[in-house]
Amino acid sequence: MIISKESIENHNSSKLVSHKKKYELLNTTLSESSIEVNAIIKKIQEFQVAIPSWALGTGGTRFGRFAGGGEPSTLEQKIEDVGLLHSINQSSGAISLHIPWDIPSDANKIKNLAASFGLKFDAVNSNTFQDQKNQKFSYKFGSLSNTDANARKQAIEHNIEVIKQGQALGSKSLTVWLADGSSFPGQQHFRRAFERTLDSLKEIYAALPSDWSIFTEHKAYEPAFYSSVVSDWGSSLLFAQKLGSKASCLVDLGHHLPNANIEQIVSRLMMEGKLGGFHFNDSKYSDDDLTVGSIKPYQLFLIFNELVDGMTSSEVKNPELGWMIDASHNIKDPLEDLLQSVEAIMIAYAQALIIDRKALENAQLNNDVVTAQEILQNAYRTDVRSLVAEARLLSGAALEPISFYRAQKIRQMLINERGTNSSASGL
Ligand code: PSV
Ligand code: MN
Repeated sequence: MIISKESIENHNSSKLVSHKKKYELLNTTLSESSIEVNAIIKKIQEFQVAIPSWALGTGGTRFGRFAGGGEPSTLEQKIEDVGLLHSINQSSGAISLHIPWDIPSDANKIKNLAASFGLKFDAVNSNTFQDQKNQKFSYKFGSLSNTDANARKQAIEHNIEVIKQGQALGSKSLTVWLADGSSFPGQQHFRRAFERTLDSLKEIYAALPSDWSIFTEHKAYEPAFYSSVVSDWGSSLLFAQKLGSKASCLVDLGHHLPNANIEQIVSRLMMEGKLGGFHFNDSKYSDDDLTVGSIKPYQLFLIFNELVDGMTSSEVKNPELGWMIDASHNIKDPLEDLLQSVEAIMIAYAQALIIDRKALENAQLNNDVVTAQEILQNAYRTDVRSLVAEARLLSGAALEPISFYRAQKIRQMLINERGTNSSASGL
């Protein structure tokens, strides 16, 4: 399904007057505070968030799954769906593949299809947390950390294969998330499990092309319920430091113990030049994979505050980051959910960009706690939605993505095209 430029333009002209009214007001307020609005708009336009190939269908929980209809069942259809999102918001210009959930049969064809929608391939993700059909050695007791050298070798070879698949598509990074760990005390020797994992990662690292990076993604628990091998940012950083300059850490917002100060983790990793990637989602209890910004928008803003600080400070030498949504859509239309997530990311980013950093630094130096809080909350309480909408307008995207999506009856058209029973591979 292709979204015509004309339909976006028609939508935008019907919303233009009310948008401009809000935007002009905000522009005046921000300009009065010496904020360079045009420079911020440019940054928002440039910010692209990758969509994972496994997030285009309904996820479900271990208690069931309620398919919504019109789901993409092939990689080609998944790419079309990301293309659709990108033409609506012009901020979803990349797709991240999970292999073997999505193996391109003809890499060139897939690459060209993605390019026709203006999409690039972001990080490729390996999967050694599930046994595949006809797989020789089981990952029941781990993959890269398994006590059985055969299982480790198989997992290493899988990761190297994923790199090759990614290379053919133009990806530049591999994300490794491991389910490895233990569910009972005594089950696993912590140090030896770490060392076996490190040795395995070293072999994968050696197979990385010169312009590639590898990200280790930590997670406190699940599916291992007593210990995970890459349990926290400290362990992730240890792996990244021991591996070398092409290795860095990936922070998934849902992978921390309750009340963890994720913004401080972001700051520490950037300080060490070791924050490589980001998985956005939101959660109330654990790795809930909910829509970004739906539960803790202030935390998201505080995280962006640190990200912007790290990305703009000359003192910080962190590589460019890979941004991706990693959420699961159980009761919403996945495409609407993704539009909401991208919007929440852009709002938090825009709010972080309008923070008066000089004034904040002064307040911090003078231990003026009240002023420091006021500065942050002034930015957070500024309604920047029209700023984000203006960036979309200038990029040729829809002023109001969800209302455009609904008015165009896109889900119904996808159902007509693909049927009600089509099912996406993945979670
Ligand atoms: C694991 O919970 C995770 O966050 C990893 O990024 C996986 O690749 C993804 O979710 C999908 O299971
Ligand atoms: Mn993740």
